[in-house]
Amino acid sequence: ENKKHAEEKETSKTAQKQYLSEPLVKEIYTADPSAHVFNGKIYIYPSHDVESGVKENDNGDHFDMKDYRILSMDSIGGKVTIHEPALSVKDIPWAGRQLWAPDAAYKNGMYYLYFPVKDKNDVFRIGVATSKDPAGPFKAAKEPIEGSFSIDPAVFTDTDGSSYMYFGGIWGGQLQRWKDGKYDPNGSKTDSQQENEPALSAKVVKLSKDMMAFDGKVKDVVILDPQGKPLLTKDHDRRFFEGAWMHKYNGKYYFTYSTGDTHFLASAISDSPWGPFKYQGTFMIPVEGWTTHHSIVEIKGKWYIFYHDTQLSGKTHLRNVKVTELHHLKDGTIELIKPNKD
Ligand code: FUB
Repeated sequence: ENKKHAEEKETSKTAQKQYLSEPLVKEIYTADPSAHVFNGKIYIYPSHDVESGVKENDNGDHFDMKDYRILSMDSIGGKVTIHEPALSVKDIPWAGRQLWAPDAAYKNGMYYLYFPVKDKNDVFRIGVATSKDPAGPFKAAKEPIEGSFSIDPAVFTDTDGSSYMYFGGIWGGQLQRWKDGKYDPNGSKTDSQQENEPALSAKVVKLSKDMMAFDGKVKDVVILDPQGKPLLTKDHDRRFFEGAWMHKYNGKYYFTYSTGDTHFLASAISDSPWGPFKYQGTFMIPVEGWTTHHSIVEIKGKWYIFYHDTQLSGKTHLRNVKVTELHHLKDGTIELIKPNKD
């Protein structure tokens, strides 16, 4: 089925491009949108893509972002405000380069911005910054979150008030270099390269009550195929790549992610935020551009997916965020979204 979708993508390349939805903003390039509703308003925490002239490579060095700009709007389809820079790499004491996909959370009167950035040794860590205003500016903690590594933090707060961080990404996200709990600078540039072994997993960890630290051990987000076996490294259309998100629907935990290195969006469900998760299938065919990254949020009783493509620039590292409606189906899957119209 995924092959069919990939072919559809190929065909749509040659045809006149028609997009399912339009960029939310055109003044700046934005990507990796993590959307939330705070105080009845929609806030989007995206990466802020810029052209810094760095050559494209498998490490993703060309994604050389320097700050975050938060977007907000009162309703879907309403006017979008681009807020002033919320956090800059120069204001993070431990940071080296590349502010990648962030997320945000709220607890006890405080907003928390979680962000991956390479430290001064060029190793991705995850940091946290705080603000009283959901649009920032945010102040970064002096050190990265202890025990954090890799990229793409997504923070989910359950109905009982417990918060969890899902994170990780292979290739440029360096997850494959943390095999023994220590960073291996000479490790693989891509995946584990063990084709017939269980694929590398995203990670999940509970957050402390003050939201500033990990509380307990980092665990694997295990995804099982319909036969109950872990997905294998060679299973590029189904295994985890990056861009994790968690939402709860009808009492089930939906772990959604970009597959590697094919960049479908896929879902897997569980009765527990820790998993294991049962693979449910693809719900978005790859967007234009090399990366697919999303968030899913309920707004006024409807569910939406925020995502990006490269409509404005045609360049993989200069993206634009979009939103469209998402539909849960009764069988636990999510209705397939085609980001480009046929
Ligand atoms: O924006 C930089 C990286 O590209 C993100 O962290 C990944 O998820 C991918 O979208």
